[in-house]
Amino acid sequence: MYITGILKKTWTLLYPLSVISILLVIFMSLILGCNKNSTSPNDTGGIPGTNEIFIQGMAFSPATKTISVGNTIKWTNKDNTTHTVTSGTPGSPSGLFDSGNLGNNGVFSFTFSQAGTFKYYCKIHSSMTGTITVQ
Ligand SMILES: [Cu+2]
Repeated sequence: MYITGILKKTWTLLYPLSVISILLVIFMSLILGCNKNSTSPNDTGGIPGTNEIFIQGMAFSPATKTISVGNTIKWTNKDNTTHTVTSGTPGSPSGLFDSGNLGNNGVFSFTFSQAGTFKYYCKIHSSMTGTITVQ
């Protein structure tokens, strides 16, 4: 009788605590879930690194970049829209490089082994253009 009395007392103390912690876990997962959803459709997280270009918000970012001979540029598609990284100007590809279709988080790299000015564009969206100056 004495022990069950103690157990009952402990339970009445612990019960509200356990309810609160369960509610807290549910609440936190809801908040985290909402934050995850709010970053789509276009993930704007992070900034491009030194030799990195983001394809973001239907544009190459940064659109112009100056690098040294031998440097490799890495493009990452941050949009949910499919894009390409194609050398040349809209309608007339130069044939130097072409990523093909890049989906969300798709990555393309190209090493520039010659000095010069290299224009590129997206084959799907002709408004998307960029320039790499290699010196
Ligand atoms: Cu595009």
